[in-house]
Amino acid sequence: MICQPTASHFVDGRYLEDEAGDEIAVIYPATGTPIATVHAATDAVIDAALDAATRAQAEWAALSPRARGRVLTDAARIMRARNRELSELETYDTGKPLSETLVADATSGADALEYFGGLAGTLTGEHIPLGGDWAYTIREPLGVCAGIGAWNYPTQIACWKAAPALACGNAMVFKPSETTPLSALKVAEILLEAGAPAGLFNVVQGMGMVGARLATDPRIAKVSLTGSVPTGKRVYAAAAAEMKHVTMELGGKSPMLVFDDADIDNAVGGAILGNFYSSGQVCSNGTRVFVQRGVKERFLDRLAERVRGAVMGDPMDEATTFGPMVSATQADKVMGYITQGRDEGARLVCGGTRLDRPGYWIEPTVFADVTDDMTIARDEIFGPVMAVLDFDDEADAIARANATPFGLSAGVFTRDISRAHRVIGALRAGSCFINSYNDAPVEVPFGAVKMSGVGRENARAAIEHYSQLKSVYVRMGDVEAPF
Ligand code: TXE
Repeated sequence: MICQPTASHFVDGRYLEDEAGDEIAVIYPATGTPIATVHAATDAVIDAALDAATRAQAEWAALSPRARGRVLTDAARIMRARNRELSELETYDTGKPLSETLVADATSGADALEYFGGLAGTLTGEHIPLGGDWAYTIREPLGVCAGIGAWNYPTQIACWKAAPALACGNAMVFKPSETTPLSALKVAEILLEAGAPAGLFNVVQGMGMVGARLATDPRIAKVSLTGSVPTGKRVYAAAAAEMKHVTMELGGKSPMLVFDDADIDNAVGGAILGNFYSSGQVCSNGTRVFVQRGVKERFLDRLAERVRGAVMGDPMDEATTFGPMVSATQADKVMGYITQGRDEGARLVCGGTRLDRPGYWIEPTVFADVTDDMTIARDEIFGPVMAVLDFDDEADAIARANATPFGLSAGVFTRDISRAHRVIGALRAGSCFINSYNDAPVEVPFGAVKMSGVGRENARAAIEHYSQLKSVYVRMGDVEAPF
């Protein structure tokens, strides 16, 4: 296989192996074939990574912010130049079709490196006049940050965490998901090549236990996790014990509201993007599609017609538009939900079948006549299963859309401009869309409310989560003490 990393971990500027760690098989999801083996990080590897990061952070923070930024923008350039090979690796790691990885993974990672590289030189404190006296603030890095990734966007997640962290003068120890361990190693290689000091961005492999070790280590100042809500609760609690900073990008069950005045083809396109891109394995997906009753059948007909056009071929063939689930576990879980959808009385419009071929292939699946109490309308499935629910009244749809513990995303399709803003204003979610779905440019804050997470990634907002302010009061006259 092309450009495979040469060892499990990347620590202190080089590949590092320790075969004493548990073996983790890397499986190509399209065929179920093992393509690599990595070892979970032992305590020795974790210690080496944390020590290297601590050393590198001091060196890095002493550079001028613009010099730091230049390393990130150079890394972005290298990443773009190597996009094809990185995309092929990402496809092997995740099973996502090359038609997606070529445009959404290393490229969005490069966007983050470029954006935060440019921002680095602009990060400042402020001057606060107080009459004669004055104060100023210094924006300081947090220290060594831990990044813990999910398996759906391995390169993007590594970069979304590393870019703002490094721009602010922090170092990072990153643990990829055990399901997709390969791509983050390439991010580490590229940052080093771009001039980052050895040890600034380290990658250690492992299951949740390795993540838990990082979240509790006193050398870590901040933990940024992308993962499920149950894991988020555990990591947040572990970090709280040491008063560490956190960013939590967790799960969702986001609503998309389609009003009867919407452009139906655009609404169908939004529902496809918000349910079937990356085979539905996207945290912000709009998996509860509320469709106003007047356009329901037209929406479903057009949706079924377009979904049948999904091409489930070899992911390395750029004509393929729909890939497999990331793992056997995920495929079993999704099939369980499809069975439950049928059993609880939802109407299967299309899909619903696991393909009889090697790998973890499940057809894009649409259920109609879904009601709010059904399991498929409540749980995050994280697979290609769309639930279409009916509604008549705007206020009722908003109330039902908000009746979930999650709060990551929300979308509305309507031609009525007032309604669009009114509805989005009422929906409780962090990342929202009007007549679109799932756009996540780096310039825009990305994050959640309620159980879907805390903090924001991307945009200037991320800077607040990777830096802290030191306030300095400056007295210009004498000190008047009471005695
Ligand atoms: O996620 P986990 P998994 C959802 C999705 C999926 C389910 C399980 O529904 O089916 O979660 O996927 C690390 N301390 N999402 O098991 O367990 C773990 O090793 C520290 C939605 O992959 O949340 C991995 O690196 N770290 C989500 C990362 O946390 C721990 C994306 C995420 O693992 C840990 C992924 C611990 N105690 C899954 N336990 C989204 N919404 O984007 C695990 N980890």
